[in-house]
Amino acid sequence: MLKIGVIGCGAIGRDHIRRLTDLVPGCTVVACADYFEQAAQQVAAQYAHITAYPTGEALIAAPEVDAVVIASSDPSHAGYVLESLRHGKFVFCEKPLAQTAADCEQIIKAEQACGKRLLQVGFMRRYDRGYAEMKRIIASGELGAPLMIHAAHRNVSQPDGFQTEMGVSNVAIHELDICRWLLGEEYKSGQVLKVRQSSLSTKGYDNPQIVLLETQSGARIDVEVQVADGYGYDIQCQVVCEKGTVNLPDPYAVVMRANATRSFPLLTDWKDRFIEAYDIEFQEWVKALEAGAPTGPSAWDGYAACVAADALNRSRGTGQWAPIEMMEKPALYK
Ligand code: ISE
Repeated sequence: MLKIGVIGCGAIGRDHIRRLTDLVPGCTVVACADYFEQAAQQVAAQYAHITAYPTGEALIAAPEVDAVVIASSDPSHAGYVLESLRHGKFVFCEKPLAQTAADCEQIIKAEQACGKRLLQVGFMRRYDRGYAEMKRIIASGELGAPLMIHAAHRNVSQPDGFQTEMGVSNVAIHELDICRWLLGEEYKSGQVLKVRQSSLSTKGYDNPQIVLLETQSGARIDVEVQVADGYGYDIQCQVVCEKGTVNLPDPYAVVMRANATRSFPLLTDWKDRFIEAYDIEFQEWVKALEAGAPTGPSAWDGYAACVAADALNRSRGTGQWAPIEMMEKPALYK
């Protein structure tokens, strides 16, 4: 039985504790911690088998913890990952792996020093049935080469403290991962464009933004990023190939016909949109650890997304394309 400690008891941390407890065989959550100690104590009070630790570092060091799940705020990720690797523990880190590509490089070095993969990054969309089927079709070659991706990532709102750069490093980071995964190739350059601002953008950050990418083979990607769209959580992705297109399906919803209208409800919370993908992601993660090592998105994938995010954020306001340059891929990730 894999004994897990979860760092971060906010919304997604609590959601992961629930799914690891109720839906993932072969594991049990034994520990939790949060920057706000009280938040961890509240969670521990709800589960007989969970002990609250005063800090993330104390949780990582605890002998009862075999594997660490990091669901804390973005800027804390890299530090907790490095500490987990220092203890030689399995670690699952929510996206983004770090705030910068330079921090990811340090993580890659630390994992290489461990001599085997210990880390998985929470790019859960790879476990979504829609994206998985799109990848299968593209990889089969039946539609010819993929030429373009049109994508949209629209959120209803963002919490206080959100900043323009996070539209890329926290939000579009999902597309930065899923597009290179769908196409099976790396990026060459990228650019962020500001567009006419929505009147709902009242909190000082850019909304919308458009992310443009060019891949090594010359395929082009555009991602519309909205963080205050006023209507729902809406994720769109269309891959245009030589002989046809593939589209990400909307999540399951009953269609209603009434009042001379055909309609179906949209979700508003991102945790619900990918709920099944999160479940599968953790089921697969625990199974892989039982077999000895994680097999999902790696430190290399976390790094690749951060290299692109850094370049995109550098390009903002310059009107220029920024090169996206990665180091050579270490053998551990080949
Ligand atoms: C959040 O952290 C996520 O991962 C969601 O998928 C994304 O849509 C949201 O904007 C992020 O804040």
